[in-house]
Amino acid sequence: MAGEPQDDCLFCKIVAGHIPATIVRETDTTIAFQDINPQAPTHILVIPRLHHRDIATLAAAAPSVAADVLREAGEVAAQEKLESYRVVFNTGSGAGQTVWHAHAHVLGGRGLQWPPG
Ligand code: IU
Repeated sequence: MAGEPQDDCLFCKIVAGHIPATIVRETDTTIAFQDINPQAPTHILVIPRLHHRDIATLAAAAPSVAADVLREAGEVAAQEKLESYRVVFNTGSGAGQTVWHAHAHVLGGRGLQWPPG
């Protein structure tokens, strides 16, 4: 069921503590941890504890939790002392989404090109 932990979801396993992650922040509704394949000097993922396949689905089902993810992205950037940074939600395989549990990428620590590839 939407919102419930999924047995085959890697990020649900991180939420449950069954897979290790380098966690940098936690709230009642979110977890932020280091990406294992960083694309910038700072690359942190912010995820909701609830399982939803992408940010749009999360925002429709649990808008306050989607807002928590956004707030935490900003808190991560502040904690990491990033003056400039990018928050990315890859949504759909054509946009590079590979993990089907909503997540924000917080990227910084280097110049970021626009438009992205
Ligand atoms: P994407 O937007 O769905 O492609 O992002 C998934 C991210 O999850 C990607 O940057 C991976 O490096 C990251 N990741 C991770 O941090 N830990 C893992 O065990 C796996 C993926 I699998």
